[in-house]
Amino acid sequence: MADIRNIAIIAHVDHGKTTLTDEIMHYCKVFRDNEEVEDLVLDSDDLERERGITITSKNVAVKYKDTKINIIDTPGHADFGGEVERVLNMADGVLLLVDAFEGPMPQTRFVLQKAIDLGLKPCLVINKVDKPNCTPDEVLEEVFDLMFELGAEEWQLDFPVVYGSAKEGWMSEDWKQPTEDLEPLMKMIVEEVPEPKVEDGSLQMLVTSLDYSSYTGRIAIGRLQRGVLKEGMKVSLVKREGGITKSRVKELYLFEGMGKIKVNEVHAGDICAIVGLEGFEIGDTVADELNPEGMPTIQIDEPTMSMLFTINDSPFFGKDGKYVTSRHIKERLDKELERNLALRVEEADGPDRFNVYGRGVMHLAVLIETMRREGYELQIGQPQVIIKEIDGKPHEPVEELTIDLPEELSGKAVELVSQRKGDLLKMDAHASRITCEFIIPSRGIIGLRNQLLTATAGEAIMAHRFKEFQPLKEGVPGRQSGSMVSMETGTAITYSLDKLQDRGRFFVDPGEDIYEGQIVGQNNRQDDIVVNITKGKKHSNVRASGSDEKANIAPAIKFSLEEALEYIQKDEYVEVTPNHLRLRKIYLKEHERKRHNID
Ligand SMILES: Nc1nc2c(ncn2[C@@H]2O[C@H](COP(=O)(O)OP(=O)(O)OP(=O)(O)O)[C@@H](O)[C@H]2O)c(=O)[nH]1
Ligand SMILES: [Mg+2]
Repeated sequence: MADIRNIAIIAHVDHGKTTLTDEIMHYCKVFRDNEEVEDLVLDSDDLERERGITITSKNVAVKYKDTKINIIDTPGHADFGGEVERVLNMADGVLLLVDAFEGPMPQTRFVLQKAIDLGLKPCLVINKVDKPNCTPDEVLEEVFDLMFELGAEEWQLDFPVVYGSAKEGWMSEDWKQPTEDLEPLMKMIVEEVPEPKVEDGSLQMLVTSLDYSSYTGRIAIGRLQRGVLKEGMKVSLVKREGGITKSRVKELYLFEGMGKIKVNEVHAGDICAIVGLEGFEIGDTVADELNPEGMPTIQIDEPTMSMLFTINDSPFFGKDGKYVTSRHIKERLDKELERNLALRVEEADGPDRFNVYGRGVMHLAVLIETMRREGYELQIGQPQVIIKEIDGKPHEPVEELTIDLPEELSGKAVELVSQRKGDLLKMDAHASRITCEFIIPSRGIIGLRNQLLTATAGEAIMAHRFKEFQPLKEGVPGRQSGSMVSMETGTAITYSLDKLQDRGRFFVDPGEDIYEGQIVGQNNRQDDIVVNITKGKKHSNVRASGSDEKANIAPAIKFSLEEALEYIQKDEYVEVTPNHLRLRKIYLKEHERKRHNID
């Protein structure tokens, strides 16, 4: 059998996983010498590149000396934690990356816990030692303490470590002595990560991940645990929900570099992709045709949040989207269900309305943003957390929240979080910054990032992840300021924006088209006000040149999609079209709003 290592790279968001994976591919000459490659080739889809984050995990493989190394680059954002947990099933060891400045963060803890529980060998990479004022030695100690606390066994606590800078392309056993390349890291992988253990017995592969191609449909990815897979062979599928179906392996692939190569057979211990397997789900076992034995299956994340997706019925609908009908939206959501595992879709209380359930605002925002780029128009309602009945009592999701900020600002963070029913668990000082840990209902987190960044002049770094369902808490406050709602359909005029500047902040610039019922700004006070910003100066039949330009208008606040979703209230929608994001009242006319008072 070929010499193989299977590793997953895990870390908190932004600690450098994808950068390191890219560098490993360079070092192992996956790219030809004269080939020009962009940075972060692995974050391959548009949204990943733009946001600079990994959304789905990726398999790559490199050859180092005589060893084939399968590497799984995983996402660090907490909404995608379930994905990491799943793909760890394909690995025998993990490279745990920790930022030499930030140290272990909430997602470090989560992914490390999963790796330890699965009995994987951890190898520590203390990354970003090029950062000024970083403290690699302290970070090593913190990681050790963390592993101990998470119940690592003796052999796991005896983990190897390398230090370095993924960005600069070097790793070293001593961070004060930079090297030229990744040799120490590669050596650590080959020497410390165990070879795949191959047991005797009939064919077994747990479907752990999936890929999608518009030509061949869904592709099953997993690690072959036992036996030999052959192209064209008949197999049984032991279903995760029980029962067995028959199927056939049409084509087989192994990972090579960033792509896949077609092969005739795959041997136990390797990670492969199967094309043409009918009716499979994640968590099914591909097993012997006549003598099928299922493997322990994997947990798939339950959703914690939902949003209403509905057709765009604003006065501006259909102006720039290609797909606008409810049938379009339904078909697109059905397609998404094929590959987006943590997603659920339900028809809501009307034909044009769907409740879409996911793992968090980011998870659903990525879907909405993708649809928007494909030419869809739709409207989204306020994110709702899922309330679950447990022992006859309502329970809501609560999360672990960490905020890292300069010491003198910590009071503000604690105050904001307490207002939203968060409890402070502990505070840790390091250098001139402080890390505060809280437990807080998910409801309290919606919109918190915005407020926190404002209150700390952008200094706070916040991370959170779902912990569990707990009994519902009363009185988690919503937004503290009301909306400025347009009274008219027309064009926003400098003169009237200027007149209303002391009432709040605007979301629209002069010259923008707006409609009646659109939310054009944030009121300084708690209630909504209806404003007319389409009206020019009275008694002036001279075209207002000069006078208008003198007005000094604060630039409009332009929300990102996630900010907009976190901002809106129950009686408001975000209108999403390929070129515009608008906030609006569900009821556009003031008298309708009074009649339908949504609360
Ligand atoms: N200074 C410094 N920056 C680094 C280093 N490695 C990565 N970065 C930067 O850190 C940022 C995040 O890097 P990524 O590789 O995308 O991080 P990631 O862990 O894959 O992030 P997610 O996939 O979103 O969890 C990028 O701006 C990198 O350029 C390093 O060694 N030193
Ligand atoms: Mg990444």
